[in-house]
Amino acid sequence: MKNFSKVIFTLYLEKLIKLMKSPKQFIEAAGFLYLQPYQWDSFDLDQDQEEEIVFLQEDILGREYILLNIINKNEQNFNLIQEKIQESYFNSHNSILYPSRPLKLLDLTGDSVPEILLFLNSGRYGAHLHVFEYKNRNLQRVLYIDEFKYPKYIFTDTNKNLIPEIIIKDVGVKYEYDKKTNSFIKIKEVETAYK
Ligand SMILES: [Ca+2]
Ligand SMILES: [Ca+2]
Ligand SMILES: [Ca+2]
Repeated sequence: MKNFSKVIFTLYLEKLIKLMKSPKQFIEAAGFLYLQPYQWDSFDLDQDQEEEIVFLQEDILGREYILLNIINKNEQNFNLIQEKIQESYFNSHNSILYPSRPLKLLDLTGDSVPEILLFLNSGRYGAHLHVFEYKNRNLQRVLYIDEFKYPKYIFTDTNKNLIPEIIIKDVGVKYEYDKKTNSFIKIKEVETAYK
C-alpha cells in the first residue's frame, strides 16, 4: 500500500502542483500519499515574501537517485524546480544515526538565508554532504563533501564570526565559508579538536 501511494505521488506530482492553492494544502496531500516529516521543510529561500517548499523524493523503482525538489510560487502559479542526485539514498548528519534525517535548512554563509543541506549515502562509508543554494529560481550546488568514512557533521560557530563552520567530528577538519571568494575553505586543524 505504501509503495502504491508512492507511485501515485510520483506520477501525479506535477498535476498536484498545478492544482495546489497553498503550500499547506500541498503538504497535507503529499503527506497523506508519501511525504514524511523528515523529507521536507519550507522557507522563503529567495526572499520574495513567499515560502518555498523543499522536499526529497526517492526513486520509486530502486535506489538509483534522489530528487531534490523545490516548489516555488511564481505570481499565482506554483512550479517545480528539480535536481537529480545519482546513486543516493537517505542518511543523516551523523552517518550511523537511524532513522535517517537527510534534509536540513541552515544558513552557512551568514546572510540569514538558509542553504539546503542533504545527507545522502551512495552505498558505503556513510553520509556525503551536499550543500545547495537557491537563488533567482536557480539551484546550485556550492559544496560537496564525500571523502570521510562514516562522518559525523557538526555545525558550530567556533571562531565566533556568527557563521557556523562545518566540522567533521574526530577528524580534525572543518569547512569555513569565505565571503571574499564566496566559497567554502577546507581547514585542517593540527589538534584533533571538537571531540
Ligand atoms: Ca520565496
Ligand atoms: Ca545563506
Ligand atoms: Ca564561524
